[in-house]
Amino acid sequence: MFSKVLVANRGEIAVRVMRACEELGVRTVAVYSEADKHGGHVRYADEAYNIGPARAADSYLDHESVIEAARKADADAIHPGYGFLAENAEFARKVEASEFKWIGPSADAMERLGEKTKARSLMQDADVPVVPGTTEPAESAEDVKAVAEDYGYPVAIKAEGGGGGRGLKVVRTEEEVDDQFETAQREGEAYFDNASVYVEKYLEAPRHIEVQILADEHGNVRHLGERDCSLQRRHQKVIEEAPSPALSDDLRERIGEAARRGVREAGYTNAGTVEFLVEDGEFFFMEVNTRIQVEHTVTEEVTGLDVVKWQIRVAAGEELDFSQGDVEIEGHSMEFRINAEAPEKDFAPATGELTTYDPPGGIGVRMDDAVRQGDEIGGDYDSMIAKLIVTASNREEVLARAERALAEFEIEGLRTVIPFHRLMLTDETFREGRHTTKYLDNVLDPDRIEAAVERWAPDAVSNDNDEEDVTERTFTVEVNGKRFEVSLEERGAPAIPLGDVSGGSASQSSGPRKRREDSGGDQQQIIEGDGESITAEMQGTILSVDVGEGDEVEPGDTVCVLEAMKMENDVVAERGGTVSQVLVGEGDSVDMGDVLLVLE
Ligand code: MV4
Repeated sequence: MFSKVLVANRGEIAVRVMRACEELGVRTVAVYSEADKHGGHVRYADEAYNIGPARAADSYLDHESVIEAARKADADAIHPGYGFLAENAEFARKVEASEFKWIGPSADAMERLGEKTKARSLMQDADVPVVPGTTEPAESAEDVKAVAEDYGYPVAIKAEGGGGGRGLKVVRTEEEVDDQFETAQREGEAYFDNASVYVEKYLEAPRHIEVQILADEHGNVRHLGERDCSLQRRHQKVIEEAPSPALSDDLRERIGEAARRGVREAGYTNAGTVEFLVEDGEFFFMEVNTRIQVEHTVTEEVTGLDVVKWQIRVAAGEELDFSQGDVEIEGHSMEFRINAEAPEKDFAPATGELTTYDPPGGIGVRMDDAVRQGDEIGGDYDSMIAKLIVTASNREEVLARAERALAEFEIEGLRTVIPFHRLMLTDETFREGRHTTKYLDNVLDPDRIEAAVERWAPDAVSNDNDEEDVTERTFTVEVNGKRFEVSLEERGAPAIPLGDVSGGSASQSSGPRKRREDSGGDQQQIIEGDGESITAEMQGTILSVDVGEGDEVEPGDTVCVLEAMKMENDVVAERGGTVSQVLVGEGDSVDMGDVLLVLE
């Protein structure tokens, strides 16, 4: 085994790799950029080296700086994590030529699988189904038309060097072929320095299924089952899970064995992932990722195997000590990427200080992260700040446990995608596991994303705190021995006299007030007439409205239910009357003092 490993990465994956090293009794070396001087991976490592400016090209991507740090540290091996240099065959080759071991597949195997037509014909040789199409680069638009004649439109023109959604053109009619062929070539040249393209039949709504592979240097190849990564937004994975809710046991077995045959054919070693598209009970090879992936965690959770530890062991020459038959999938696991992004603003990256960071815990909850409260999240690298991995004995239990864990997760100072995840956990298509790769981009109604943010991150989107100097103070009060937390907003004078605070039933104030403008409400509602208003006792969410306009209510009737502090509170009319206005609906967030309805 190695004595010391340099991790050429940052953030949660660098810490993940170092944790594996720690368990193997291996010392750890971090490298960091100017932006990461106090990064979590630097804090974790036994020693750390500055390798340059914040810009990744000048630090984490700089071959010589990384190798130089390994020399200074006298490391034995380099682990690249994911992203950055992980799939750079040229860098892998440099490391192979150095005194350090490369913890990953050989540079040769990376090259064999990096070019898509090479990988396609290699897979065909191993009897792995590929999407019908060409295994040679397409020379002209005529080659594209020939594929369409055999299999029909639509067809996909893909860049030889592509991957992850870039360099993919969908052609639906013969008229579009000439233009799209040229565009694909031009983009391939621009993005990947490779104008070569090839053609496949285009599948309209496939699922993305990928198989985790481990292979040692003694000829053993194992698969660790599949992950379902169909829930993607613009080619970015959002939630991943294992096993897939969409595969039969028979299909699962056939895909796993196909992946094994494919990587064996490629002479592949270390960890890798074989990606497939699955549609109508058929599966097709798409590409091989020659690195540890973000979502390897869910495979670890359902197999009990430590994939990263095995990467290190295999690179040190050790043999896999389990047979394919030993690999058992038990239970179900989901990973939620906690990205610093504002979901309602087209997932725009967010930056700022993590003024509160209080992650969930308890049974079945794993947090892979490298941040702590007080850290500054800058915009230099990707927006993923943590991964929440939830595991239980079956998918239904995972869904409930994940709802619980995401509700526990408290992050302040920074927008995150947590409200989006909470929306997905209430979404019927996702809950039933019927989503395809098209679901988020083409089917989900964007209004539901905005509503989710208003419901689960109301403070983040309310615009009444802008400009004005508002201090929020939280008080704990007991009413009849029951504890309430009340937050008050202070603007010069206290917004609501403390005397108004009473628990249990609704307070009524004579002389209706207008509802304060809040969460997304850009038109203000004005109450007319001189009825009596029923106001919210505390900030919360309306679970139900039990009366309608024109209804007669008696004193003591429940008019709506307000969820606050994780409790359901009946809002009760103190006096009787006719409901003249209902100002809230189910799912609305309300602040203390907001008018809910008016009685005449
Ligand atoms: C496809 C496809 C349908 N048919 N190829 C997108 C990423 C790139 N690496 C391959 N991609 C696709 N290739 C054929 N022949 C659909 C996609 C695709 C997709 C694949 C996986 C996950 C999400 C996706 C979203 C849109 C399109």
